[in-house]
Amino acid sequence: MTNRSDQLPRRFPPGFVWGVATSSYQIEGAADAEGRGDSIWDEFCRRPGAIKDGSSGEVACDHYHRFEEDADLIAGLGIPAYRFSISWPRVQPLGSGPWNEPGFAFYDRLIDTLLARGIAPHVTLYHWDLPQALQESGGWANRDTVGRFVDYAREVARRFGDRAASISTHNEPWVVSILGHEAGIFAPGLKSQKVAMQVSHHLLLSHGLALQSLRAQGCKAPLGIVLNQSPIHPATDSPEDLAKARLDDGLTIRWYMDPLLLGRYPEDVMSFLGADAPVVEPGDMDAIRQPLDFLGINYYTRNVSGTGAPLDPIGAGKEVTAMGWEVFPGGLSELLGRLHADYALPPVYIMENGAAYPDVLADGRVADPSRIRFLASHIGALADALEAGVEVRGYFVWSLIDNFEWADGYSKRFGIVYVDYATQQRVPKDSALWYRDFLAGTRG
Ligand code: IFM
Repeated sequence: MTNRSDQLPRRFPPGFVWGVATSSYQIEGAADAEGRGDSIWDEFCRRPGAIKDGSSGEVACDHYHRFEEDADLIAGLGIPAYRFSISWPRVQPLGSGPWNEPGFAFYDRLIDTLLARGIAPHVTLYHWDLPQALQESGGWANRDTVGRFVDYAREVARRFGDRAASISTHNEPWVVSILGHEAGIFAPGLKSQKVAMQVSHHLLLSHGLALQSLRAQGCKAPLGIVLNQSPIHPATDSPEDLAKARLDDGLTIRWYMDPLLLGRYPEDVMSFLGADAPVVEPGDMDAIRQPLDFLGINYYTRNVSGTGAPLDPIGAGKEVTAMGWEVFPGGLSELLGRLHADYALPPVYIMENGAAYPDVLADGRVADPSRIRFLASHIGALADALEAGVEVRGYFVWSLIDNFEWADGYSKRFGIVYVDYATQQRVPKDSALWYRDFLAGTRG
């Protein structure tokens, strides 16, 4: 960080959006409540060995029943914006056909509760919980799912488009495609590069067609998509490592940015994929490249690429979080600067940034100085990017509360608010109080 943290607040323009983020499956619980259908994550969690601690999102943080308390928490910390996702199977149990009114009523109450407390609701349509019924007919590998998603997006926007501060179509399509369909470590647990790349194309297509359709229907909320991105650094200067880093840059950054902003897939990645390249139908690329009201970026760390054994950040003496991810705040300003240089970017929101640490509740307090340092240094890097001319409009901490960290279950705590899962008690960690005071400084 280039500036002292007590000077940090003054480096942000008025109107900059500060928030916290969550997602439906990670916090809601109430998996069987009021007509909710099964999602691919319910199914995946039932597979022995799929989740590290054998857990699931069945109860999670019980946010479905405690959303008012959670909205009070956000308001009490003086946080002006909240990003959450809608569970598709809660509002349309089979992913096609009838809507589930109690599901919509929940989000209706949540949005009104937030607005009544002066908190801006930022909505994500798809944060990975596909209705299981759609998976049974091929899921995102089946082109029909694109149309189902557009129908779902239209219905959500019809009901909430006038109250949502923004609507993002997808969260982290790279994760859905690669971790879910190539590495097989996330739902639906498939292991095929060919399927994964077809899935990524269908996700992008569904984004573009949804934007077209929502705009045609008069949706008032700003519309965008959220990508996870990390700068890729070559492990060494050898030609092999440089080539590998360039390819990984293509697979993780340009594979999404190029179609969204330039209307084409990167040629080097297409030729690397060969027979595993996705089937692209005429008109698809124009459909994907829709004007974006904003681009969401989730940033956690950098990636080091090479042909040798993967870099062990701990062995290399790097500071890491509980996920084993290197703490690398400069990667955020570097990434934003590079995207700004390479593309005509729409306004950018950092939709997720945060860290897991082994937090302990002791005498009613959670001391998490590492997380405070993490947040302050990344917010500092963000200020650097703003000063370098990147139009960043907002920043959301991942996450409001500890929650179900996918294949890691409840073993990793990302919240700035601690959750005692036995009692569902919420305890703001020191980092939450730091964020509260930091935000007060931005208003002062
Ligand atoms: O918890 C996840 C979130 O769902 C998506 N982005 C990364 C977070 C931390 O792994």
